Amino acid sequence: MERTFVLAKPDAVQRGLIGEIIVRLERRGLKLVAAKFLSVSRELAEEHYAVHKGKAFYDGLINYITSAPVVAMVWEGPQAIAAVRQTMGATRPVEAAPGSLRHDFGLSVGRNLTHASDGPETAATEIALWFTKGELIDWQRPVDEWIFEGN
Ligand code: IDP
Ligand code: MG
Repeated sequence: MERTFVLAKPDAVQRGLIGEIIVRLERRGLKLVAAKFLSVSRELAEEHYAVHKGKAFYDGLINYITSAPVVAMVWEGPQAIAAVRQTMGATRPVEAAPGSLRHDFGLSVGRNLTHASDGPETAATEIALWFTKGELIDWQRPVDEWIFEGN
């Protein structure tokens, strides 16, 4: 089973879209294994977005992500990384597929509501950066046999 890291970014929190993000992931069948509401320090933001350091949008991105609280989450399921990226939609909302969160609620790449890990290595790194091991909850959900084939 795969795990992926998700953020409801400051614009999603300000716009009252935390529930919308969670309900879409729950409805898809993914399982929540960790969540917290926090203000992001500059240090954490810079580490999380280290791969983008030096790009033209970097300073704006750090300001954006530290501008108001976020909800950090870990979601689990088969192919969770690809499934969550698909539910979020393409980085640029006007290129995101209809029905995706970024399409349905966004217009600007710099206010695109969510973050989701883009591969197994970044998922592992991001989960370890944002959560301690003790904050990741292993729990059983009987309905999983009706969602995850071969569970
Ligand atoms: P992703 O969030 O879909 O993985 P990345 O390319 O990893 O997209 O970029 C990280 C974040 O940086 C984006 O979600 C978006 O908030 C911001 N970003 C990316 N490109 C631009 C840009 O051209 N202008 C402003 N912000 C950008
Ligand atoms: Mg990315």
